[in-house]
Amino acid sequence: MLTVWGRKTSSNVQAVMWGIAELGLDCTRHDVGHRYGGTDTDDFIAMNPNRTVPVLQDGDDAPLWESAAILRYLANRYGSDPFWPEDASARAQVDKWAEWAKINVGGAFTVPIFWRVVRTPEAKRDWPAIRAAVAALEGKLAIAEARLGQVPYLAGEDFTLADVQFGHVLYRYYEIGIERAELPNVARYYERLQAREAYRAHVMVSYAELAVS
Ligand SMILES: N[C@@H](CCC(=O)N[C@@H](CS)C(=O)NCC(=O)O)C(=O)O
Repeated sequence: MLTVWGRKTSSNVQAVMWGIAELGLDCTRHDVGHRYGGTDTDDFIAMNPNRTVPVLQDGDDAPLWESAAILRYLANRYGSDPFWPEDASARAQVDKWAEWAKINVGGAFTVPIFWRVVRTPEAKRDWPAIRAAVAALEGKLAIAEARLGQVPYLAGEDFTLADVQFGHVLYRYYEIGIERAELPNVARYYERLQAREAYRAHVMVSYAELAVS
C-alpha cells in the first residue's frame, strides 16, 4: 500500500499523484504542508529532514522524498513499457526528457513565475521580473514545441514518465494571468493531457488556497 504525505496543491505532489494514478496504484494521501502544517513534527522530520512534500512510503519500506526519485522508484517497481521502458537505452531517453522537464521547465516556472504571480500580492508583483522569467521559460518551452511538432509525446510516440514531469507544469502555466507566447504544438499536447482522467483529477486542481492578495 502506498502512502503519500503532501497537499494536493503542491506541484511536486501533483506529479507524484498523477504518476501513481497513471500506474493504476492505490494510494492514501494525507494533506500536509503549507496551510495544513504537519511538516515540523518529529515524526515528519524523521521521514524527511527537508520538511517538504511529497513523501512516499511503500508498505514498510523506508520513506522516500524528492518527487523525481519517487516517480522513478514507482516506475521501476510498478511501471512497464512504454511508460517506463524495459530496455536501458530506451528508458534513458524517457529519463532524459523527464530530468530536462523537472530541472528546466519546473525550475523556470514555479518560483520565478508562479510564486511571483500567485503567491505575491497584486500590488507587489514585479512585472518586469515576471516577464523576463516568462521569456526564459518560453526559451525552454521552444525546445518542447519543436519536439512536439515531430512526436505526440515528449519522449516519442507514447505517453511516458517524461510527460508527467513536463505536463504537470502546463496547467498552471496556462491558467495564471500572464501573457504567453504562441506555442501551437505545446497547446495541442496540453489538450491531449487534459483528456486524461488522471491529469484532471490530480493536476487540474484549484490553487486558490495558495493565492496571496
Ligand atoms: N525537490 C523537491 C522539492 C520539494 C518541495 O519544495 N516541496 C514544496 C511543495 S511543491 C514544499 O514542501 N513546500 C512547503 C510546504 O508545502 O509546506 C521535490 O521535488 O520533491
